[in-house]
Amino acid sequence: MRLFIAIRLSAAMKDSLIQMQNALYDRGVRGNYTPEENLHLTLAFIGEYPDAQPVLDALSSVPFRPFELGLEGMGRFGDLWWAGMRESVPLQAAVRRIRRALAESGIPFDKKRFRAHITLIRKASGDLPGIAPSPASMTVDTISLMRSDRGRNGMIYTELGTVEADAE
Ligand code: 2AM
Repeated sequence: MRLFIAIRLSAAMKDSLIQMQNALYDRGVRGNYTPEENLHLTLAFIGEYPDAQPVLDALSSVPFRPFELGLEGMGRFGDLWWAGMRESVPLQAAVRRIRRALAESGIPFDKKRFRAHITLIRKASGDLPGIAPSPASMTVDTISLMRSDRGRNGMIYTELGTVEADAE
């Protein structure tokens, strides 16, 4: 199984991201647009791993309080274009703790520096225009373990389990 840990997005956040995608499309940008149901924020990418339970156990050991997540800016990694997130200390802390818990459980993950982004388009053409996302935000109270499968028409993401935030 190909696994990753992610935050699933609220309908309001997805609406804003779709507006951004529509604005890019209207400006002639072509590429593989992430379908609405696949929009998410990855916190840790595990990759091939045979068993979900140890990952869920590691994730469950990470305490976190609900926190706010907001959209801010756009950027690109080559031809992968993304929406950025407002600077967030609790987000950074959650990622650090999750990665530490995975490491302590001997679960491999991509150790590249965490750069919070939501992929809008892969294989995008042209130059990145300055499109500002609407100031959408959401409260994060759930973190999900996701499985990624290659479907006939693109990636299919399935939630395998969740951990909930501690009560405030
Ligand atoms: P991306 O959107 O920047 O490609 C499932 O593949 C999710 O894990 C995607 O959100 C992807 O981010 C993310 N991810 C992070 N590191 C990855 C890696 N090394 N390989 C594939 N996906 C990765």
